Amino acid sequence: MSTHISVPPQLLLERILTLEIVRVTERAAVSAARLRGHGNEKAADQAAVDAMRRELNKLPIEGTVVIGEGERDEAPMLFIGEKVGINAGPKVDIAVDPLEGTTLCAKNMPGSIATMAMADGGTLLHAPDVYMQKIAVGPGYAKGVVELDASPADNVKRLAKAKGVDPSAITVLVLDRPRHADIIQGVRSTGAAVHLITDGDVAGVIHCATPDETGVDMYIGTGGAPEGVLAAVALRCIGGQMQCRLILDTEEKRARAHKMGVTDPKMIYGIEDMAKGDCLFAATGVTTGSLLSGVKFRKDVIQTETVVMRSVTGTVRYIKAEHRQLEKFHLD
Ligand code: VTB
Ligand code: MG
Ligand code: MG
Repeated sequence: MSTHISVPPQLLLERILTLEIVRVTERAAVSAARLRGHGNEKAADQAAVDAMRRELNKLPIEGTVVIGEGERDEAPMLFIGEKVGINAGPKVDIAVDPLEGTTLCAKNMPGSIATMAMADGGTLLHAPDVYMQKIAVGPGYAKGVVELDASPADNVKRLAKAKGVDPSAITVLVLDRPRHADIIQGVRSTGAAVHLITDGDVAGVIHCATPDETGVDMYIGTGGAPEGVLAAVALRCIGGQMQCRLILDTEEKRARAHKMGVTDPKMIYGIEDMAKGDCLFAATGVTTGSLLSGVKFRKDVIQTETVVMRSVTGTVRYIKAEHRQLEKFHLD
């Protein structure tokens, strides 16, 4: 009996790559997890970077890192512009944050993840490692329900109206930083709740997609631009809205951004401006958090939990893996 596969070759490969990128974030997470609680952010980050790079270089892709660990001169590996993969296969853009929440991992606190995204070549925003203003909500609202330049209080009221609830039923996730004092005060002035996190706004934005489970309706604040693009890829897969603006407050930053193709330094980016084409997103838990369980080292098994998403279908998979050939992990 012959089998007919009705998926075009390019999409078929992309389906296969969905599992391949899980391997990449799994290995990065395991490597970082060995250094949980050691108080050494750099070492944990480096371990994740090394593992991620090694795994990326096994993939059947012609990949270019467009969101990475800084520009070439400061980053020994996974720098922006680095080529990854076996140099055969589809041309893809790669965005990585091998250890998102290095402090969380170093302190063994909840919520650090190993994360990456893959997209059709030339379709991801090339953002320098600068700060970015962000606002995000999940799916199901009319376009423009909240806006980056509206006040936090206004955005809470608009979202509450769209949900048909009182502002006091809204919860906004915010990074706990002094720079967010006005945002926190503005949100609370409406009666809404603020949920503070110390790090980890990629997961933070993803939380907005399932408010009934996470209790988070909206994310507001300034975090890393690389994290913004990774979160945009995730929301492109699962739905939602996001508006972001790079903070290019010095000539040097504007020049760096310009070199990456940013011609309007004040531009507000929606999800489709940051992730224009088909894309995949994966994240594996390093320390247990509200999105994912962390790596568990058992006697003969290493357990990981990964979420992987695909924009073409919007499928979200949670993959709990048990790794048994532990020799291979001793390379990490
Ligand atoms: C956020 C958060 C990251 O950096 O992007 C944040 O998602 C912003 O930077 O997990 P500051 O820490 O400088 O405020 C992290 O906390 C660390 O990468
Ligand atoms: Mg990082
Ligand atoms: Mg990070």
